[in-house]
Amino acid sequence: MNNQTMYSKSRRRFITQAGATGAILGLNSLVPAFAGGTLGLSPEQATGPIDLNITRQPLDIGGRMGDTVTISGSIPGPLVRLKEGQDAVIRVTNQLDEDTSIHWHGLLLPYEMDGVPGVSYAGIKPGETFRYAFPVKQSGTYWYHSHSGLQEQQGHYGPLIIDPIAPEPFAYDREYVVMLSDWTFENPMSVLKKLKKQSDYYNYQRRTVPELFNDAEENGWGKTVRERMVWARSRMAPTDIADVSAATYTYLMNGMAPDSNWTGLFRPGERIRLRFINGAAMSYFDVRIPGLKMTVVQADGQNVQPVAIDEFRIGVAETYDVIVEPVDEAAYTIFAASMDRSGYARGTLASKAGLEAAIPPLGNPPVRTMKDMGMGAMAMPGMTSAPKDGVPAMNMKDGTMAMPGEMPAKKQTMDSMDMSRNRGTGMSTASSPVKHGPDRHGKGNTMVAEFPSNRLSEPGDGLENNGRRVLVYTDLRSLSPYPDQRTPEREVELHLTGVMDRYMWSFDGKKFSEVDGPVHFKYGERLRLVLVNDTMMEHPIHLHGMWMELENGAGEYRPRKHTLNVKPGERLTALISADAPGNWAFHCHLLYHLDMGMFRVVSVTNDAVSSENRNG
Ligand SMILES: [Cu+2]
Repeated sequence: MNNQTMYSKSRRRFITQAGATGAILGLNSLVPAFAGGTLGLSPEQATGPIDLNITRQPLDIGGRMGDTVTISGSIPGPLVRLKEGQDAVIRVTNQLDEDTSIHWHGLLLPYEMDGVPGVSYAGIKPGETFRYAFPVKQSGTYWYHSHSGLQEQQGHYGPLIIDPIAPEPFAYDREYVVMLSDWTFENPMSVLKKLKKQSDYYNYQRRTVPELFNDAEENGWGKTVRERMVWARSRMAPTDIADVSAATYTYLMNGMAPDSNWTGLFRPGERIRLRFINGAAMSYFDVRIPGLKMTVVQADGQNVQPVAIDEFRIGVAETYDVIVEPVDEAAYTIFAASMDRSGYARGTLASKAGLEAAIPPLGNPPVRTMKDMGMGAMAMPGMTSAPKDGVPAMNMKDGTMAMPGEMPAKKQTMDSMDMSRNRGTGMSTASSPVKHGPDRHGKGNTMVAEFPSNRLSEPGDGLENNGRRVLVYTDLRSLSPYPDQRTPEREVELHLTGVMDRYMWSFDGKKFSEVDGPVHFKYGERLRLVLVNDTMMEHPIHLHGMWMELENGAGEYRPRKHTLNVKPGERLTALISADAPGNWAFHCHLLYHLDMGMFRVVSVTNDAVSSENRNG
């Protein structure tokens, strides 16, 4: 990377606010160089050391000042482009009055270079420069961000590309980074404070009384009232999809608000590679380009067998590389709707500067279902004796929904569920039923998924039957098998838990400050990670330093991921080769969940580990 691409074009534009709605017309005074080049990225990599400076940069939008933490003065930070096989040297200087850090998301490197304060190193003090030096052992699309406090929400993130030594297994003529994120003028601490006070503070989409009557007409009163009771118990509304919404967020594409319309140019007939990165703090996006098929060629930086789709959901911290082939002189909207449909990020692919295409309607917010409450397997075939209407087995924490005869019914269902799980997927042969423990994860948890289901072939809430071909996790098949195909020696099971109305998030009911020690992996071992989502939200679970091979039915073509989206009420498994000694962060990548303690340290050592590794 030369200095030209490193420095942001600090373009100040006269930006106004839109009339009565106060909608933001632009957020582009701090746009990085990579986003300004409408002719595609330049393929040069850095040769010498790369310097990044963490600074506060006032962001002026129509006279409204934003409080930022930027990397080298832009949001996102500059594109860092490396080459597989090189020794990277990146010097990060902290010009803030508080500690900072950079974590290289998805990179395999010595743990001291991983950039997590308190886990890999002490962080970077004000005025200090930390020298990251590591061999680059992989290729693909990644990103980097602060692992200190809530700085990421204020703009401390950027894209990272590693070019492979061998030629890419797919061809393209032009490439762009498409980095999605969420911006708020509020101080992130005050966002968190509001969420702690009222978890649905930003959720303006609660169902109304007329809707209740509609439900009642369709379902009959009995079912509707019963479902209402269930929702009341879980202290969620069926439309609680995201904690933080467009009520405070502006969704950005390459640092630009929707009206600023980030644009990439193409010549008709070219193959364009789009490197999608979800660098948001809290927002999932549903991405499509009306009029263009997208062929997914990489997921989380790893080659996958190409799959042609119309739309994909990208969890926080995931990346997808797609190829599109626009043939006409035209414009196409890159539309990234926030999962809760409260807003969108938007940009354009155009054959000429200034061309625009229509912006599709957002559509309705998804509605949570019983499956999201961990009742998914209730509906599976082969079930002999379902509890009546599915209600007795809900097992809300205080037991009020439990009814006499619950246990026998549950036992039977559990057995048949396990069978259907194995039969249906032919992958995880783990026979152990869901282990919630006698205390059901204690007071740090409200609800348990009694019948979590395999949801890998589902597109996700709100994307079912929308007439488009939506990417699902079972579509992801590695281009070639990874070298370690050992069967796992043991399982580590972790539950994703929380108390929604108190905004408590944890693993196994314990936040990070409450656990005794790390989760142990034995160096060199092969293990199966079992994740059970007891909550009614998606959580993007990220393991540092090692790949997770998703057991999605692809056999030896299991895809490798650094971040796994776990759907509400879902149980999924991944194989891990514990090949990276040291201490590694493992956490939910929703920034406020991570901050609240949905975080663990994984310690990879030569010490023997007990077969039960439940960490409390
Ligand atoms: Cu989470």
